[in-house]
Amino acid sequence: MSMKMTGDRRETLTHRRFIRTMGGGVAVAFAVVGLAACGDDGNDGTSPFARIPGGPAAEAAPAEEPAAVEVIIIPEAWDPTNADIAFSPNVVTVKVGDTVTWSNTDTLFHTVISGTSTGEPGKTGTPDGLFDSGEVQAGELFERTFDEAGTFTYFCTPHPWMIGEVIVTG
Ligand SMILES: [Cu+2]
Repeated sequence: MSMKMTGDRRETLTHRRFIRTMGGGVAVAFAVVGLAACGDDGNDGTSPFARIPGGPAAEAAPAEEPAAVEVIIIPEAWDPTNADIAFSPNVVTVKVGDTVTWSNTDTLFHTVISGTSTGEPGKTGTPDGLFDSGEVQAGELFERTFDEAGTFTYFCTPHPWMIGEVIVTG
């Protein structure tokens, strides 16, 4: 696959530390919903998801906020026997304008580099130059905003069996 995306200058390549409170925001959102449902607010028993902006029932909303999608680099992602789950999930589907964040929860550094890899140990992948996280150290994250539709495959340079895919829909 050769996908030239030279116009993609608005991408954001960011390295920063992350705090492991993943899901904390969601838990708070649900707690608020739970409280609201206890009040006399005319709750007709519809799904609480309808009350959360950006939730599954918000598809009809006129203006959609860009979403942030997280991929976890799992502990022991370096182990070839974990290849299928090293990037979890290894395929994500997002919309144009969404940001994908890779969080390294392993104890080693990994990379998120666009291109193709056969996934076979001992064979190196082939970068396509679209994005390259560099070394994402343990406890760090890498994020990229996808401003163009397409299918973007990526892999980890030192562990080319770690492969993943971002599908960006228009
Ligand atoms: Cu790796």
